[in-house]
Amino acid sequence: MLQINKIILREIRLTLVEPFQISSGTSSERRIFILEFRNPDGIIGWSECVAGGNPNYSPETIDTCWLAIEKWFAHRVLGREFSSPEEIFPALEEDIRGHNMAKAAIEMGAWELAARIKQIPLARLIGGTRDQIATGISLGIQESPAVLVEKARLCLGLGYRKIKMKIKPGKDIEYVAAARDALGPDAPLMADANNAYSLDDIDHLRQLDQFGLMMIEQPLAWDDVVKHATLQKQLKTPICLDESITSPSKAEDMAALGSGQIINIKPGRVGGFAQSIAIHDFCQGHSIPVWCGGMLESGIGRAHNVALASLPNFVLPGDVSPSRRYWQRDIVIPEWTMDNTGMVKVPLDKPGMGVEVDVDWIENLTVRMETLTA
Ligand code: OSB
Ligand code: MG
Repeated sequence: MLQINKIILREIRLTLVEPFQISSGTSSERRIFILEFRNPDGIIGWSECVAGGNPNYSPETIDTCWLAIEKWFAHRVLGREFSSPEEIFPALEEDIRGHNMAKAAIEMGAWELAARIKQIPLARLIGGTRDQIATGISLGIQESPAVLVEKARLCLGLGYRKIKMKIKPGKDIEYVAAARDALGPDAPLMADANNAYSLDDIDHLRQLDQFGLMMIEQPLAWDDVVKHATLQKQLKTPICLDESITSPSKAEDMAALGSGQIINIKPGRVGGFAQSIAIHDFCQGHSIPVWCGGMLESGIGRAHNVALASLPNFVLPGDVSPSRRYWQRDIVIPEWTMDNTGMVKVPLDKPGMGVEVDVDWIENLTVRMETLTA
C-alpha cells in the first residue's frame, strides 16, 4: 500500500563546474527543484523536478512546475491510497494536459518511496536488469573547434563511451569535422542541435553524413515529428528525437512516420517512469534503440536516470555522467562516480534510489521551501 501524507518542495541552487551552452541558451547556475515524500510511517522518498529556470528546452520551468504541483498535482496524491505507483500517472493525467515535468516529479517520487517501503532497489522495482550502465558525456558548444577537440579527447581518455557535441549554425560542420579528424574513425561521436535548424538547412545538414556520427539529436523544431521524417529520408545519419517525444503516442508517431531511428528518453519530459517504461517497451518491440538523456540533474535526478537506464532496451550510452562533471559537491552520498571504462554502477545494495540525500547540505542550499500535507 502506497500512501503519501506530506510532500516538501525545495528550490536549491548549484553552480555548474563549467557553464553549459546549447543552441538556445547558456546555464552556469542551475536552479534545482527537489521533492521529499513522506508516508504515514515516516518513510522518506525523493525526486527531482528537471525543469530548467527558463523555457528554452520545453515550455515548463521550475516556476510553472512549482505552481502546477502546489495547485493541482500534490492534492491528487496526498492522503490517497494507491496499491501501486503505476496508479499515480493516470491520477495526475486525468483532465490535466501537459505539465509533464511536474507530473514526473510527483510520479517518480512515489516510485522511489514505494521502493523504500518494499525495501528493494528502485532499479529493480521499475524492471531494470543491468547492474552497470554505459555512460557518455554531453559537451556544450565550445569557443573553438580546437577547444572541443581537447575536451573530447580528455573525455575519451576518462572512459566515456559516447561524446555528444552540441551544435548550432556556424558552430557545426567545422567543429564535428575537427573532432572526427582528431579522434579517429572509431570514436563514438554524435551531435545534438536542440532545434537549431529548419528544412531549409537540409543540404547543410547532409554535410554531417560524411563524419559517421552515431546519430544527430533533434535538429528541427522542439515539437516536430513530421518534418523530421522528411529530413531523415535525406540523411544517412540516424536522427534521434529528444524534445518532441513527450509521450508513448509520440514515439508511435515517430515509428509510423520514420521521423527518427533512436529515442533519447528523459523521464521528466515524458511524465515519469510509467511513461518512460511504456516508450521503452514500445521501442523494444519495434527494434528502436533508446538511451537515457540528462537535464543537468543533481544526484537525485541522476539516481532516477541510472535506475531507468538499467532497463534492457537502454542499449546506447546515456548522458548520465558522474557528479564531478557537473558539481563541486553533489547533494547525495555517495556521489555518482564512473569507472575508467565509462561504466556507472547501479546501486543494488540499498532500498530505493541507492544514494542518501545530504540533508544538511541541502538545508544550506535551500532558497525556497513549502510543505504540502493531506
Ligand atoms: O538536449 O539533451 C539535451 C541539458 C539541458 C537541456 C537539454 C539537454 C541537455 C544535455 C545535458 O544535453 C545532458 C546531461 O545532463 O549531461
Ligand atoms: Mg537533447
